[in-house]
Amino acid sequence: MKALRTLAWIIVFGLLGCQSNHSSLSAAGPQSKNIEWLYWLIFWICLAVFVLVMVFFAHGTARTKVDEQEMAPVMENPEGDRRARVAVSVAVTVTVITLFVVLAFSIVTGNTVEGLSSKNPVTIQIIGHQWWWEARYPNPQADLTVVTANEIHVPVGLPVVVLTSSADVIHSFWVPNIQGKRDLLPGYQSAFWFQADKPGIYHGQCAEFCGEQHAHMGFEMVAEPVDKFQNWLSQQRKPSAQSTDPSVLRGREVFLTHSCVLCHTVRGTDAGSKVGPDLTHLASRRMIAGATLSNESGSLAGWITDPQRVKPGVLMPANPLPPDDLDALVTYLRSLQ
Ligand code: HEC
Ligand SMILES: [Cu+2]
Repeated sequence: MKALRTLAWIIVFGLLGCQSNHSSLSAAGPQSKNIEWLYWLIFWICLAVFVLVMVFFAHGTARTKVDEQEMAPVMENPEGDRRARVAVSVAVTVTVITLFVVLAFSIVTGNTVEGLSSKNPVTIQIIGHQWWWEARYPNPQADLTVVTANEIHVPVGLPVVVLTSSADVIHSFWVPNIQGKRDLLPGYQSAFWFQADKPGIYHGQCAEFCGEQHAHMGFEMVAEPVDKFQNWLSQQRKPSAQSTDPSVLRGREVFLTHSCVLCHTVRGTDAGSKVGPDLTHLASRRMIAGATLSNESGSLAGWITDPQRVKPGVLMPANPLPPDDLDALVTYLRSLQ
């Protein structure tokens, strides 16, 4: 009974793991297609080996039934010994060849996955933080550099180069539908390439244990047509929206007179700290806090009041604000399109 229940849970979790926007088995780009192909190759080889082993095993057990009453006599059987030796040698040779075939295909796939390059790629700088992702789209003109968090937009069909680094510990950048895992190492910048061919919103996740909230260090990769991507980029380049709405202005005041400015940037205001995510275009993002909460007024208010409730140990302190101030602050943040 217990075993059955365990099996049922394994199946349920297995199916949950199969959501298609977070799966290496629904590839959305040439790199992940190669990885998916290698997966199925190894899967079918393993399945064939498993079936063969089971067939020989069943055959062997059926043939050598021993009478329980009588001790089996030990007999000299030189012919049988010779056949057994041949069988073992053949099996060992086939196993070694199979493993080398898998090795060869792994190396070829690895090289193909690494093989992408372009003279004119889209460049994105990804910096891992405990427990969120900073994404920068560098521009030779510094004030046109886009800085955002936990939502990475890429154009469909164009090569993208990602420059990786970390602000604290080792993290690992992983969007299974798009590319394999890449470690982000503190004090060391490396690069990798990918391309997304299918538009969609893919879930990404930190894949290297990095502390208490590692499991809540997710992000979204939005792959969209080139013109939509360009629109997004030019919107993100702008300084923060300026409003004359009194409740927005009041919220701005609350933001600028509280601790928020010690950690966050809103371009176009005096807030210019880089401890936490850039909030200049916060309202344009679908999720907050490492893809943990949807970006709505209610969850924003809950997050600001007590982020430790959502992500215990998170590097943002609680902000017990009077309800009016909180309302205004949320209204302001929601205006940052
Ligand atoms: C001590 C530094 C610190 C202070 C002070 C601080 N924050 Fe944060 N904030 C962070 C960090 C770090 C994160 C990222 C947390 C995570 O997702 O793990 C964050 C995340 C956020 C997010 C989610 C952003 C996103 O895109 O995921 C919002 C919104 C936010 N803070 C608003 C505020 C407001 C409003 C205040 C002031 C009342 C404030 N913060 C004060 C450090 C701080
Ligand atoms: Cu992590």
